[in-house]
Amino acid sequence: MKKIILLAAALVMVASASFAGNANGIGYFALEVPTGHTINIDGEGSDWGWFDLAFGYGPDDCVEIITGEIPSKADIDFVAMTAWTGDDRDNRLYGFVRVTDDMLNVSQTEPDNGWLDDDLEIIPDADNSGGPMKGEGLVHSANGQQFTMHVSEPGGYETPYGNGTWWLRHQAPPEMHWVDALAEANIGLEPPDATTGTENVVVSYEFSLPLFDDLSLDGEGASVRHILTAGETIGFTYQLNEADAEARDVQLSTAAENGAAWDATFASDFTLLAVGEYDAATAVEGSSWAKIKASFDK
Ligand SMILES: [Ca+2]
Ligand SMILES: [Ca+2]
Ligand SMILES: [Ca+2]
Ligand SMILES: [Ca+2]
Repeated sequence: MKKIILLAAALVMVASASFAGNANGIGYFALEVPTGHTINIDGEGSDWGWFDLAFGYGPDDCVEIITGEIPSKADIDFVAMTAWTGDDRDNRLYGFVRVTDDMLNVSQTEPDNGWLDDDLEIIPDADNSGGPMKGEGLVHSANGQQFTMHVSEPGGYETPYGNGTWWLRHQAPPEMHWVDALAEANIGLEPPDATTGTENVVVSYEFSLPLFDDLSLDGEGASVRHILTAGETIGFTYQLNEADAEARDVQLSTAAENGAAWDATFASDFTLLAVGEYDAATAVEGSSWAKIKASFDK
């Protein structure tokens, strides 16, 4: 898998001067959604069967922020797949992150505290500017965003966005949550009634969102929408929080060190591959949803 990634990275480096690589030495990629294909944000992954797993990332492609040690696959394992569409379509970033976990913990009830549980952080710095995502005191516009997904339970953790799962964190001013209403998000659970204390769960986080270079308190009209373009490299970080008991004890990040949640300087980079640019790898590796699932079920 690594060899294919390096080959793809080399090809992209030739094709695009913007590919910069990452501080942890891994090149991350997002794949353009195949022409004519639609991804339904329903927390179910059969619409990702086209995705070449050579571009899916897991714990071994991450840095562990809290202890510095990658946990066992029996404790936590995942694959994160990232896709995009340009402005000839709906100009959105898509993701599907399938997590296997030996113990679900979703006991927090405040959206800003979801990071203490099993929880996913989705952190774009669309124009790859780097720099702090919040100014001193009040936020007037945001240079990058920390969105999060968390299992929703009526009466427990629940947000007004993305079927109760989606939230701009941390302590964002109320006027800024207009951006959450533009996201689509859904979480699939196996077993479907899994809750805190359920053993051996599969949590499937699925989302799509528009990206903004500049996010304003005054709403979408005062903000700068980012146009996703083949070959460009965006700042984009996944951070998976893992808790089996009372509090988080693992955070797996595509960023090389702590800080991406509030300062885009620490963000990892994802390069956008167009349809056609990832077909060669697909021919070598092959991919199907059955294979993605099988990689966890063996
Ligand atoms: Ca789906
Ligand atoms: Ca676990
Ligand atoms: Ca930025
Ligand atoms: Ca857990």
